[in-house]
Amino acid sequence: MAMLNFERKYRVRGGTLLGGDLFDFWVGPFYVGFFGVTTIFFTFLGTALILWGASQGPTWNVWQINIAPPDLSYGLRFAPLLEGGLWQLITVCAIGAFGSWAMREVEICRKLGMGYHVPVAFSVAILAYVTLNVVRPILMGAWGHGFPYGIYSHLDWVSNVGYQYLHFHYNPAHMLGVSFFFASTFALSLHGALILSSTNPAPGHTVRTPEHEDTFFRDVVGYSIGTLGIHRLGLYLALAAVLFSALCIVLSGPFWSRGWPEWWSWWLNMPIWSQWPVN
Ligand code: 07D
Ligand code: 07D
Repeated sequence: MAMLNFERKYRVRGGTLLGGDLFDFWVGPFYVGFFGVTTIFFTFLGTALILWGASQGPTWNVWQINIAPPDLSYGLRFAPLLEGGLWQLITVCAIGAFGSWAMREVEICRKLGMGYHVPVAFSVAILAYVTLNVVRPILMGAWGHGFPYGIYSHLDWVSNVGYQYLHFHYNPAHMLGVSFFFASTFALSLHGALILSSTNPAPGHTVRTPEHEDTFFRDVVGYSIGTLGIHRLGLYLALAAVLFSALCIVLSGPFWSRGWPEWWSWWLNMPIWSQWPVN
């Protein structure tokens, strides 16, 4: 079925979670829906607040614009607009926009009769953001622990927070997050290469089927995870990467406040060898 026929068949009313028929229409190729309207509302408001904040600041250099969270002394209270209040409002808009986008994905899945894998995956990214700027600041008692909105300033935040724990690479959940990120790029590159090699052959050669793809991997490593399996693996690797990332940052501060290298003393202190004479 050609894509346009397919779209005509499935571009149907219904499946909405909120708003009933009211926003159940398309603008060109884009589904609107109640959550499309709220996405636009929060995105425009949030962007306008960032632009207004930038207009009050020292620079229009896009790399250097910075909207900082309130000073730690404000704790979990509201701050005046130019002392972090703007950051608080932008955070509300960001959560509103990301959440609306996820719900719009759910409505589209319902219309198409699909599973909810895509909104579930996006929700994991939202969870990481909410962990950084809502959960961890609340657990630590101040909005000032959130990261600032700016291209370079948020990198400074990552570096500073990393060094607060002496050597962030020793954070075991960070290790798992990093390893899952690397593993997901590895899996995607193997999969992308396999698909291109079999479906985009040199001129004059025929397109190959999954039989060839399976046989390639069975010959190389003795096992092929298969056409459905590789997509499951990709999803699990990517979700695990982000979930362990969220874990690594929520542990840092609320549950472990010393240097991460020190956490590994449990290994040195294991009774099996900690009692042994040193020499
Ligand atoms: C390729 C999909 C497209 C998305 C893009 C991002 C904006 C922001 C806002 C001017 C893979 C669009 C960006 C709309 C404009 C203003 C105020 C996704 C793809 C192209 N970061 N980060 C970047 C965000 C955090 C870190 C780049 C967002 C945490 C490091 C871009 C968030 C930590 C590095 C960016 C967020 C962290 C970056 C490219 C939210 C730990 C880089 C992103 C909402 C997660 C890299 C100058 C990219 C860079 C980079 C956006 C959060 C660390 C500006 C929206 C606090 C170490 N981050 N980031 O391609 O070059 O993502 O920075 O949580 O080295 Mg970041
Ligand atoms: C939070 C983004 C959510 C995005 C959303 C969508 C829009 C719309 C529109 C494009 C989570 C936004 C959408 C805005 C855009 C259009 C049209 C994703 C988020 C909702 N680290 N580290 C991580 C590595 C070091 C430190 C995670 C590597 C140092 C701290 C990952 C290295 C120190 C934190 C990671 C390394 C340090 C992290 C990030 C190497 C610094 C975190 C990925 C090779 C001195 C952060 C939850 C992530 C974290 C995090 C990787 C080094 C500190 C595992 C590979 C040693 C403080 N690091 N790191 O989580 O866990 O994405 O965040 O050296 O807070 Mg690290």
